[in-house]
Amino acid sequence: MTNRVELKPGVIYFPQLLDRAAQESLRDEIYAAIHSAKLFQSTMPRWGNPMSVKMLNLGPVGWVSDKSGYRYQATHPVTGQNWPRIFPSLLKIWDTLTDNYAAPEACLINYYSATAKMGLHQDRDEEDFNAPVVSLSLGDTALFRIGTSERTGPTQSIKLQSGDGLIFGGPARLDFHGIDRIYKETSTLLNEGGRFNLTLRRVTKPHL
Ligand code: MD3
Ligand code: FE
Repeated sequence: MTNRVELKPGVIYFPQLLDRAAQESLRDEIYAAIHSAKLFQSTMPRWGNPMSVKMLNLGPVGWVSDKSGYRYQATHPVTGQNWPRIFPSLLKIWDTLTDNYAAPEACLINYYSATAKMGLHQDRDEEDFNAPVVSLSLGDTALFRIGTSERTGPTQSIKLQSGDGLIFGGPARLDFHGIDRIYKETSTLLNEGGRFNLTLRRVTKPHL
């Protein structure tokens, strides 16, 4: 397999997990999904301010946010349609990186324009915190920051490039994290520029 770097317990970084050809085919699958289902603009709970990141989900459930809160739901908030299926190529990556953990139920596709960012937050809308989260980056380089399970804990930053993979599990699963900035025009993968991040997640507890 590719290079594997443990950034801290529970966080494993796979620089250039996807080669250029794999990035291009994943990009084209994302374009096809967006063409059929459309990115949507999430808003922050309570105040309803729009998030700068645009989103789409794949899978039986997807993460959405609006004035009433954050949740997983089976349908697109704008069209009411079910989300597209998670691509087989992504299921294969999940199986490899998680050693065949129960299949992911949600793949959140985040699209960052050159000015978009995501503030420090925890991912805690899933029932199963034992399951790892797998993240894949495509397009422009991003400055990613990860801290501890306390908001004010020390943080470390790494640049995520197109093709990089990350897996978060165990002691890092509830760590605060965010995207501080996108480095404009650092990749030629996306004609329109910007960055896609895909996160694969188990939402419910595996049965059996
Ligand atoms: C650390 N996305 O969608 S992926 C998110 O690049 C999110 O779009 C960022 O944070 C992005 O919630 C970062 C890396 C990531 C994903 C899940 C995590 C880091 C994580 C869960 C726990 C700890
Ligand atoms: Fe997150």
